[in-house]
Amino acid sequence: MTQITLALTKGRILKEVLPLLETSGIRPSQDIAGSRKLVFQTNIENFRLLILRGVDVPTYVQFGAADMGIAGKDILLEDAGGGYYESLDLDMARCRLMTASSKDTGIGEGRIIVATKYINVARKYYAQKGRQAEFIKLYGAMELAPVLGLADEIVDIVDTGNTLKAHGLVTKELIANVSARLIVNKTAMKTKFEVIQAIIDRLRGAL
Ligand code: PRT
Ligand code: MG
Repeated sequence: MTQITLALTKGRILKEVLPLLETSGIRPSQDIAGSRKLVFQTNIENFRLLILRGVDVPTYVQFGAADMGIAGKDILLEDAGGGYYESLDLDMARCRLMTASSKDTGIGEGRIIVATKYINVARKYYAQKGRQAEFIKLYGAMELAPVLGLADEIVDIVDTGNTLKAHGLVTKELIANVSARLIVNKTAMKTKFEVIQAIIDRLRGAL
């Protein structure tokens, strides 16, 4: 039998994806939320789930260690790897990738400093806009950077906007709308087509 592995993003995406799996008739052998395990068999024979950091999902799928994965579009835009198809928009964990800055910052002339976790996305966006910028990589708490004078602008995820507001920041430009996506390794899509298609159909049917 063909073994299929689906890599899930832990955290807020997992929270929304678990009910989708349930509706799709995919039941983990143990309660995922209440366990520290990272690999779960399911009620479907030879179909298992992995629980990963979002940034690692495209890597596992690119190299075929997982056949399929679910990750935020923000992670996919930032990922330079490729080697997978984006097969389904799950329309979950919706948010926006935006630029933001302090309220009192004027229209920046000349070179600005941009702090972000999304370095590749930011580079591409500012280049596209023809704006001179330098980039500082951060791993979290982007909203602190303009407050402490580390950067003029940030590129970050915005949902309600409360996080920015709490730090006296305002959103400026929309870079991309974000939601959770299903990705599939390109080789697996060919060699395991029927089994993978059956799982995509299950998920699509449950949306
Ligand atoms: O744990 P890890 O370091 O891997 O990442 P993480 O802690 O950011 O993961 P998690 O569980 O937050 O999930 C991240 C994924 O969820 C992202 O890749 C997005 O695709 C999606 N998502 C949806 C969000 C949000 N909404 C969101 N609001 N990811 C992060 N946020 C954060 C944002 O970074 C900011 O700090 O929430 C804050 C903004 O929210 P508002 O409502 O205050 O605007
Ligand atoms: Mg987290």
